Amino acid sequence: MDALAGSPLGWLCVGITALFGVTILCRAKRSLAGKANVLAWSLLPVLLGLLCMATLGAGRGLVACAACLISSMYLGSRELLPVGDKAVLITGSDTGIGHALAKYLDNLGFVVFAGVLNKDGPGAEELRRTCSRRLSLLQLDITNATQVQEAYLKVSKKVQNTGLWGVVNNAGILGFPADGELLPMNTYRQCMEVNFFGAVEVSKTFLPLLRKSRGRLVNMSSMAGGIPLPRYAAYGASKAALSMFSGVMRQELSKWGIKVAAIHPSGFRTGIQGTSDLWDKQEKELLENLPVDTRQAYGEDYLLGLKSYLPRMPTYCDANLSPVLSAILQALLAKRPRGLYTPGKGAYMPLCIFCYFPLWFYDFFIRKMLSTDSVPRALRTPEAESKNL
Ligand SMILES: NC(=O)c1ccc[n+]([C@@H]2O[C@H](COP(=O)([O-])OP(=O)(O)OC[C@H]3O[C@@H](n4cnc5c(N)ncnc54)[C@H](OP(=O)(O)O)[C@@H]3O)[C@@H](O)[C@H]2O)c1
Ligand SMILES: *[C@@H]1O[C@H](CO)[C@@H](O)[C@H](O)[C@H]1NC(C)=O
Ligand SMILES: CC(=O)N[C@H]1CO[C@H](CO)[C@@H](O)[C@@H]1O
Repeated sequence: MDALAGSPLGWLCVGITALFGVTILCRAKRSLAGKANVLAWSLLPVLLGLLCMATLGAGRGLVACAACLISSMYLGSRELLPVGDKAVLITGSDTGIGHALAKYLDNLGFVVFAGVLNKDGPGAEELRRTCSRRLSLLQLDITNATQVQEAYLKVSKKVQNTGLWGVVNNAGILGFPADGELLPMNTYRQCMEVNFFGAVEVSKTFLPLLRKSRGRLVNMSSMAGGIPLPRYAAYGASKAALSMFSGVMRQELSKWGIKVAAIHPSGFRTGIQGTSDLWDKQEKELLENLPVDTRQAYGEDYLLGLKSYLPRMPTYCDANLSPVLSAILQALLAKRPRGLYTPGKGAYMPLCIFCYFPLWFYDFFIRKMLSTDSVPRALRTPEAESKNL
């Protein structure tokens, strides 16, 4: 033992063990639940450190202690603040993730302001019926400045004393997934209007309340906003704009004590893909705006096949929304929330490949992952043509 403690590695090991003990001690002191365990918890790392050094030797003991420290810091970042009387505004609570989130947070005891596109719609009705009286519904089309202002007045009146803890910019639209060349300008504009300008206007309007509470801003971006994915030129670009906005907000708002987090979910089964009526309408709009040459080059069957992607979408998606809901809860309540959460299957890996590998490899990976059978008419070879028949 003496020989070990005398070596530089031994001292480093002692240092790291002490640091580990101190972090645990601080955490246990802060947490309301584990007061009785404070001593036990701070003795544990000391014993662990000694044991490591005695049995593994200084070098490996050091590695083991460092691993303990890192994992305890990771767990610490997941530690949650109490819900108390925290108030949260959610946009787009009519359906899908926003709707589920409103119920989930209401259940946990939050004061929920559920912004809905249609206050008389079935989604709003359902929330009225199933949620506690803490939940208030707000008519809130985020693209309508008047409604954003009205919602702000209502919320600020209600939270006078306690402030607004969080804003979840959830409302969003998908638009029609198709090749960027084919998408009408209108789709690009609508996506930007809701997914970007709407979220920016809501954030700007409610920031004074968040500054008072030193609260949280959460943006529901998307996997498609962090990495390029075929068919998502309009949607992805609007989400990427939102991502960049919130990245800058995270840097600027930290001086006010506001923490900003982005959620990049993969596929979850919600109403986002729309209904067959909507697809018909979007297909018609796409076809009407297409120059004759382009229409010829892609071919009628390719163009009419675009729509078939939408009804297949839910089968790739997870019906269980709880990974997204817990990611949002982490973003709202974790003492040290991360800047980016990637809930859902396959949300993280493509992002990693995009960030750390050459672009050609990423493109290859995506092509393999999303291989589609449809080929524009002008690109079809005679052999492929005969296979199709
Ligand atoms: N589901 C996924 O797999 C997935 C993946 C990545 C990211 N996301 C993002 O997660 C968020 C929620 O999506 P979701 O899947 O839950 O889709 P959703 O069911 O369509 O929910 C979006 C909600 O936003 C509402 N909304 C649309 N335009 C609005 C506007 N101008 N003002 C206010 N509300 C508006 C919609 O109302 P109506 O229903 O009345 O139109 C709907 O209630 C979106 O931002 C989406 O981009 C979802
Ligand atoms: C915006 O909302 C106001 C108030 O609800 C409404 O009177 C107005 O018609 C809306 N404007 C648009 C462009 O939808
Ligand atoms: C990455 C993303 O989704 N958009 C931004 C949202 O906010 C986080 C935290 O500020 C940033 O990391 C993202 O760039």
